[in-house]
Amino acid sequence: MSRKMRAAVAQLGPIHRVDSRDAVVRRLVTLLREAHGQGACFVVFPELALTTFFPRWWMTDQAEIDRYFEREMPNTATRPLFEAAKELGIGFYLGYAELTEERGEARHYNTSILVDPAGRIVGRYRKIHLPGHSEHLPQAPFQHLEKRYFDVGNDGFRVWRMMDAVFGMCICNDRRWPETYRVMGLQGVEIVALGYNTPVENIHDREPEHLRMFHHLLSLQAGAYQNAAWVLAAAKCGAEDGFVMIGGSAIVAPTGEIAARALTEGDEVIATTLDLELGDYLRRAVFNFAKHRRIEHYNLITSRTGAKTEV
Ligand code: CDV
Repeated sequence: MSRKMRAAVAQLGPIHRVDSRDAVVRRLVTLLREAHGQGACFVVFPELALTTFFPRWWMTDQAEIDRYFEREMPNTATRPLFEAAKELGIGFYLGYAELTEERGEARHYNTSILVDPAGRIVGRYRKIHLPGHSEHLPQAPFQHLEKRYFDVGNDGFRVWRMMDAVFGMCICNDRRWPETYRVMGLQGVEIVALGYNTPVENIHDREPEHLRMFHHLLSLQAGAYQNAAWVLAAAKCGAEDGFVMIGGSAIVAPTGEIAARALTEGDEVIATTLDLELGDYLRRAVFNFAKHRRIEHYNLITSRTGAKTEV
């Protein structure tokens, strides 16, 4: 008997600095209902889905920064989303900024959660590959201050069994790193959920704008194929206070093919039926890890961080 699951990606258009959490959660609930209307039992929302992409703004007042963070989840603003999920029996992935305390110290994470169809949080991931910079770049058209506002995630790349499938999570820049998918692949991941905020413009090095979409899809497709997993990627996109981010939310099959792709740069739901056995033939042969991997030759992957030429 084949295992099938209908799943959706809910892309979000811009969230501006003045937009309230309540207004954003109303949009999320509308998208959740639409995903359910399309038959989905799981839906992926973007990275930092409750606020504007605030790392583009230079801020020095910690109280101002902390206004973008959630101290508990669910909370008053997000509870309607959890209640709607429970009412409809649909699970979800949600990205948000998490403020917590560890050993008496404040910690800030770029976090995602996995919520089951009963509205319970079953998994948490904290972003590991934080891009950008921590210093002010006054000459840049905007900032990318994830290295300033967030701590590096401390939960690793884990997987969770939910609805008879193995789920993994990552966030935005993580999708560009093969290690992200492989660590989950080695735990038998079947569905990788991820959200992203990707500016159209590369502030560090000028590059043609079309490459942003190309590299985004290339990363999803390679990660899916090389680990025989479905990849569900949700963008927050369009112009937030004038700063444009790419759309291109997509559902990628274990074959590396794009099964569904968003057409707009606004709120949009795409859905498809995931055949969870589609990747089995890859796992049996070309990507049979147990048979073909040669870990005795992979030592540098975990012992060296930066590239070093020694010849
Ligand atoms: N939010 C992100 O992680 N954005 C990065 C940008 C900086 C390139 C991304 O990988 O899309």
